[in-house]
This record gives sequence, structure tokens and C-alpha cells, in this order.
Amino acid sequence: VTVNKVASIAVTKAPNKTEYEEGDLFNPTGMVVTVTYQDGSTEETTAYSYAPKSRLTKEDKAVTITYTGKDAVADLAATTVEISVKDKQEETVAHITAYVSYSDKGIFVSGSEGTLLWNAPVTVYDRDGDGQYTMSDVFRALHEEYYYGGADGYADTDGGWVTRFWGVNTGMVSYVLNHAWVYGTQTVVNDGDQLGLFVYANTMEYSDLYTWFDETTYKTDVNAEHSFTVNGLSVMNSGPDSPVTAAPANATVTVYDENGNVAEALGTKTDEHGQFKVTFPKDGKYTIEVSGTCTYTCSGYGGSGMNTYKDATVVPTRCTVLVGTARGTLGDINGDGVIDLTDAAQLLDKVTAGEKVDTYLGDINGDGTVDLMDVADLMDRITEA
Ligand SMILES: [Ca+2]
Ligand SMILES: [Ca+2]
Ligand SMILES: [Ca+2]
Repeated sequence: VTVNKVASIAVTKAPNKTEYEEGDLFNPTGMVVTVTYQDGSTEETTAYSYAPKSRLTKEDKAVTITYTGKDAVADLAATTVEISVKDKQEETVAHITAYVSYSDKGIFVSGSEGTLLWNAPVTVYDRDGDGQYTMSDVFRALHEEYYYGGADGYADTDGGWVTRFWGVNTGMVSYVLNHAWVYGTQTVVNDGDQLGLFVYANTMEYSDLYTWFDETTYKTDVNAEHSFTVNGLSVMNSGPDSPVTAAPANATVTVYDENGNVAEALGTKTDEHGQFKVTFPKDGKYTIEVSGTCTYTCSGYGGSGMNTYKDATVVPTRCTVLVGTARGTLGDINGDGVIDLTDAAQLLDKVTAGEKVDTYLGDINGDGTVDLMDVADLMDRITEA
């Protein structure tokens, strides 16, 4: 008796899906595989295997189908089905990034995953579809990203009032945009903007003082006394085009080291100009927080007289301080640990764009400024090395 063996295998109907993105898995659904016997008869079969079973890459042009049933000729050839694999589609939904700080009665609020809401990046979409990014969009995005209850924790009215915030039915949240007074949730927000949000501790006089550092990141050297300035905005006394600023005096300055531990010896208070000095004894990345209470004097709303507030709650703020080696290495502009042509190219880009470059990184010839001479010197160093 001669066994009628499978002589060939073919894909007689292509799978439903033949177009893939990188990282997808091949899906054989809809594919029909047919075998032909030595006597010429044919039969659909599910006795096949395919490869690759791993995630597809752009190099994959076809999937190989191999017969796995019995009674096939010894040299039975595999067949293939053509596929196409293209780049993974980038997220195309338009968005901006805003940086949000949020404190409640003088204490920073933490997000759902423990993120301290200080300069926290928030991806903002035009959720209400009005064609622009507004405070309302930022607040909603803030909740989506950082509030444990998600977007439901936030609500506002079409008229621009907050009605629910951080899960509480309240309109009692104040906000500033880029450290300036704003009004209403319909205020337009741009990419990179900084928003300060706070809930008042003092709801009699609304004396809480919104504060911010001159710079987000300071750079200094070990054992060099460095001066910091904290600004204040009396939101309650401010109005459109009439910001009321004041220097926070006697506020608590807390210095944290790289591991988040309080560097007790470096703690201090702000002076009457909202300034203080710190000398860092070691290299590293520090964080400084200004909080607690303060004393300040400012003009009243619309320029009416001068008011002095004592023991007013500080709307807390922070800054980062890069000390000594934490500032980076001379010539390593992109901070990746090696000095190469990428750094020279990046330095050239920054210099020609008029961007400020830390002299610690970019002043290759040591003359105190960063300019095209330094780009040339950096190039020389790299090519000589
Ligand atoms: Ca919008
Ligand atoms: Ca580099
Ligand atoms: Ca220079």
C-alpha cells in the first residue's frame, strides 16, 4: 500500500491582517492553508506552524508557514505569506506640557503615586475641544495624571469657575500663571508654562503669600556662599495689570540633599528682602524649600494703603541647586558622560541660538563667557583627543 503523502502546502487565502506596526505580533486569523497530496487532491488544513512568533520588526517581509501534520514528503517546502511592517505610529494627539505646583494650606500636595506636586509636568490636551489650551484643560489633565480618582476629581463651569477640585466640591483654589495674577479657568496656557495652585490657610484675610525663586535651578561651587532670592505675590491684593508683590521675611528655608534628607546645618530664614545665603560644603544636587510663615508688607487692592501681615502662611516653593561636580563636566554639553562631536554640535546650536550655557559646561577657554571661540576650542580638543 502506498501512502498518499502531502506534496505541497500553500496559503490559499491571506490572513485578514497583513499590515503591521513594529512590535505587533503576527495574527493568522482568516488565513486558509491548503495542502496538495501526491495524487493531486487538496485539503484545507490547520496543521501548520508559523514564524516569527516574536514581535515583528521592519525587517520582517513575510511569515513562513510550515506543515506540521504527518505523512508529508521528506522535502516538503514551507510557504510564506507576505506582510508589511512599518514604524510604530507616534502619539499624534496634539498636546502641550505645563508644569504645576500645588499646595494646600502651606504644604505641597502629593499625587497618586507619591509625586510631590512641585513643578510636576502635566500633559495637557484640548479636552473641551474649544481649540485652545486653557487653565480648565490643565486642571483636568492634572487630575487625570496625578489625582487618585482621576478626572472625576475636577469640575468647572462654562463661565470659568472651579466647582470641584481634588475631589472636593469647592471653588476655593487659587492659581497663578508664570507667577503672575490671572483670573478664570478660560485663561490660555502655553507649552512650558508654570502654574502655581494653592488653597488658602487663612480664609479671614487671605494673607497667604504666593512665592517663587528667581530661578528654578541654581548652579554654584562647593564652599562658595550663594545668595538666593524668593519673590512674593499677594494674590488677594492683586488685580489685572496691578500685581502686588512683597518680599517674604522670616520664612523657613529647608535644604534637602540628594537623598531627600534635610541638611540641618544649612537651614536658615529669609531676610526682609526675601533673600538668604547658603554655603554648600559638598558637591551634589540639592533642593531648597521655602515654607512655613512669613512677614510681609504690601499695598492693598488697587493701591489702597500699605498692609503688613505677620505669620502669614507661605505658599511653599522650591528650587534645585547643582553644586560643584553636579553641574556637569566642562565640554560635556549634553551631560551623557562623554565629550564628543555631539557636544560640539550642541554647543554650536546653543551659542548660535543665543541660549544661555552654564560656563561650567561651555566656557572651554575659561574667559568667563560662552561663545563661538569655545565651540572652536571644544572641536580642537575632541579632534586632538
Ligand atoms: Ca480647551
Ligand atoms: Ca556629551
Ligand atoms: Ca569662553
